[in-house]
Amino acid sequence: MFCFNNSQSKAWKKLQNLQKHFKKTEMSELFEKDKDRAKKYTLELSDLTLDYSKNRFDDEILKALFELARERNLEEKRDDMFNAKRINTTEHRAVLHTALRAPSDSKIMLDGQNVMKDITAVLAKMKKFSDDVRYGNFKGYTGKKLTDIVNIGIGGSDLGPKMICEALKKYQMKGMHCHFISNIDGTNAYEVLKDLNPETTLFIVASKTFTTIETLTNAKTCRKWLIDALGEHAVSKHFVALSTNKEKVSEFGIDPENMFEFWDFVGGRYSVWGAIGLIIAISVGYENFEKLLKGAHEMDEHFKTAPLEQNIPVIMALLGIWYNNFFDIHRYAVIPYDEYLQYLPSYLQQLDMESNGKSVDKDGHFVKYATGPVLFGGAGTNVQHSFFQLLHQGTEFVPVDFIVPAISHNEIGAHHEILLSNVLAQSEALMRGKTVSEAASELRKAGKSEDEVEFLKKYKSFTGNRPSNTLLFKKIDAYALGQLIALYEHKVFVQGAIWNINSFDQMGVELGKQLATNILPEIQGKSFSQSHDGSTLSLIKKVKSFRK
Ligand code: G6Q
Repeated sequence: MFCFNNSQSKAWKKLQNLQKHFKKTEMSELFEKDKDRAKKYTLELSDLTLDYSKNRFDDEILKALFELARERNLEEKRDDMFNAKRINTTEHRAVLHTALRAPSDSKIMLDGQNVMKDITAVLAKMKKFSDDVRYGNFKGYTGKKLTDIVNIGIGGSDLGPKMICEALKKYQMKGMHCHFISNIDGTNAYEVLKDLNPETTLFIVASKTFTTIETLTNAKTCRKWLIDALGEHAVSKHFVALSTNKEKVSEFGIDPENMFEFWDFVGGRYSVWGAIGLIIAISVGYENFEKLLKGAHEMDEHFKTAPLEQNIPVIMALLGIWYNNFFDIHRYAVIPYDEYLQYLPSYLQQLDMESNGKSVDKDGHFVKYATGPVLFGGAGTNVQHSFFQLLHQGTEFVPVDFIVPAISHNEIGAHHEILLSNVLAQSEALMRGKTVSEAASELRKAGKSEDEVEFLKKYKSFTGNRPSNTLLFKKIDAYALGQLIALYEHKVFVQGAIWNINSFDQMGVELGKQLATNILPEIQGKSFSQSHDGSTLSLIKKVKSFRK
């Protein structure tokens, strides 16, 4: 029987006590004491290296964290996911995004059926279609090659394809361009469509449910744009759909033949590995898409089989829990030092915050401990010139994940060496800091007067002892990217399992949608309701007065 009441959890109590004794321990002292610390706390998987040694823990803490994981039956829960148990309990669904990247001869049974049969068929259809578009066998209505692919989708049907198309831009086919329309703000559609030629544009309507107002509104706008230029008959040559909902797709006017299917056992934010990845396959070729799947599968196997003590996602998750639940630090930053990964933080933001931003546990109780942290980030070195100030000198520490490839796709001059020196310097600086007396002696050396030294020394000091992980890749190609994304998926899974929450629903996004449907007719002047709070009422009034 699990023990979800932390006051009754042995490991939880142990960790609370350890934190009390450990909170003042300096990481640099730990490195002094143990010359092998870096080696001891580094893990490798193919060309991926995780150095987690610059974190505030020792062996005893790590041991207690593994105890916590075992107390929460992490291994059984992990196996339940891979074995198609309905672990998404509020929606009674299995969680099988890992099947999308499993080898085609795997046997993954759900309700008496091997899901691999359908998955393999859709992947084959994607391969054929992406090849046909890339090599001009599937042409536009007027016989021209399709060169601009527009993905219309939002949330899980947008962030993954957008992030990966950007991340793999170097592999993009020459003359093939990807565009993304997600926002209901007409500016998004306007800005994308204004430069496109209907004859050479392919629209991919990506929506698991095919009921999402943003996506359907954008899709209708694009459909009209196309029909105005080429007529109704052109639709079948310029529109395809990615969905679980055949009926709605054909209701919308897209031939189900032009639909790429996925299933309710694939959550939106976990869906990039199947049909939702179609734009990626068109952009970088199916071979690269397959490499992405293979990289992710390697991480799945590692997560499934490596002992907890050597398990990369497990260790990253446990360190996150250590800070979140025992240091009360409810945020972390992900900083890729790779311009191509600029959208990774927003992708991970959805993955982590939509999965674990929950307050009710799987047994229906409001939780009495912190769950998912706030995740933010941006590409290094740009962010060093913005929010890194707070990371170095803010009043509370923010754990950081640095992600960096040793080799750039674009080795120009000394750029990449400067970038590499920066990422390594940042994690060193966060840990090492600079004492007030070190700052004073530097100021003296720089020839400052004693008055200035006295005045400036505290401003110039850094507390240090701020933790970070470094994920070093050889190069970030499709395979490495697959490993990286799957790593974070499993990290989020582990944390959700330990917090005993359902990481696979997202009921928190519903209320706002519901209220928007009430407000819409009011803004349109079709109805008027007094059932709002005073602020909302007066804002509606003000909006209407501006739009008169
Ligand atoms: C992700 C969420 C959410 C979803 C979008 C789009 O896990 O469920 O971000 O992906 O709301 O939904 P549709 O794909 O159904 O349009």
